[in-house]
Amino acid sequence: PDVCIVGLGYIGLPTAAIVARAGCHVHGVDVSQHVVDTINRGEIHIEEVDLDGLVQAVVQRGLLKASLSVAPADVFIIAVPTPFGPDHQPDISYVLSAARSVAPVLKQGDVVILESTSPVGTTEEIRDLIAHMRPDLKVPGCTRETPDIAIAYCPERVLPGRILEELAHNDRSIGGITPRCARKALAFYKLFVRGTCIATDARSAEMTKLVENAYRDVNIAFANELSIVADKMGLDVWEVIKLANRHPRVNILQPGPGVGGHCIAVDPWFIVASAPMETPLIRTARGVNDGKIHHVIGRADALIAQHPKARIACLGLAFKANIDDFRESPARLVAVTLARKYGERVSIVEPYAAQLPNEFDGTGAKTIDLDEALEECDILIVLVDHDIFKVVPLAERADKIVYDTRGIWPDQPKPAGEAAPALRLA
Ligand code: SAJ
Repeated sequence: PDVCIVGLGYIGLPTAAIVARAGCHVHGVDVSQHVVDTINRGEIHIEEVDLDGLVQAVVQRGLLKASLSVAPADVFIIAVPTPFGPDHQPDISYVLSAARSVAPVLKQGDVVILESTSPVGTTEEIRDLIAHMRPDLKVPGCTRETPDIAIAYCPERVLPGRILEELAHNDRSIGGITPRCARKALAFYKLFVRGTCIATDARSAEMTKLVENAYRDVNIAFANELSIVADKMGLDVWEVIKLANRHPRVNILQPGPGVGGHCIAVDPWFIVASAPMETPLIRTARGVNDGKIHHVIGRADALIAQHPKARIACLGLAFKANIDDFRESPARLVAVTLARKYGERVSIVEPYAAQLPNEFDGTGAKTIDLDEALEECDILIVLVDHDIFKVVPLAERADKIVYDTRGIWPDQPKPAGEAAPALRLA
């Protein structure tokens, strides 16, 4: 089939590339002229492992082309952002405007698939919008006759940094407005997905996507709460989690400076917005994870206050290990807060950043490399568990004052008085 993909971001572009690699002609659509031009040159505007080579190859073979407007196709995929407002209400306006741009070119037999993370009911809204704009087409779920088009919700569940691999290998939920819609969408995904594709209804698939990320958020919140409790008790939370996880039915996640990225800290709010009275746990987990950032800043402040002349290195800005994505990053928020407070005393080490983000301008903080930090700085604050930080041997950091929010250096000697058992029996 010919495929039109609306939205060429972190999901749309890798999907476009993989579908093109499977042999389909793909027409990519984006609102940004810069994005369109970059892709048509065979280049990419986002960072993702191996994506550059694949996009270059499919553009050169004439299988992927980008433009500003939607063109007729057999399958349409909508992969645009669904942000939320300051009141944590999901904003599906980009999804609806993508559907509005697709509706005029639809013909009998076409399949419309929404991939954007969306509140439950959004796929039905798309169906209603298409029905309204195209009274000449029989839409699914509204007629007893065979519908002219199929509409489905098929969320991605890929991990940034492993997108190409996970797009091909992860299982997928394929939620049709009707079972027939699900079967038509499933036949399309079978062209490039090697994981199992499971047909369901659109609302269940919408909720499944939200539930997956809320599940992870709640579980990370448990680890983060434990880390704050352990701090208070003078315990090493990493040791406790490691031991607890020896239990065959316990698998506690890792504490950190908070939860970043564009999904896990956002998607739980979509569930809360749909059922505010029924979601105290999900809402509290969000509060715990956001609160962890402030706990880390408070702990860093206390440490810095004890060492008024010390030079401070913040290790890492990315929202998680081994990627160059700094958006919605708790590490970045901690680092910039410390930079604003302590100015020139603060240095930032981020091997994945070419330069410091703008908000560091005027703070006096500078960027240095890891070797310089190990030579020049007295306090090391580990904010990201990049592999390159993990392998620093103890000999190079034994004399440092370390605040390790990710638990990457279990062998680091504890300063006297810290992590001594606070609760004694005698
Ligand atoms: N984090 C912890 N402790 C942990 C695990 C993660 O603090 O034990 C933090 C990370 O440091 C990071 C944040 O959570 O700041 C999120 O990182 P992540 O690697 O867990 O997830 P994302 O945001 O990169 O991708 C998630 C994935 N969802 C799940 O694992 C349930 C991915 O599969 C989804 O496709 C993606 O969200 C998405 O697009 O929704």
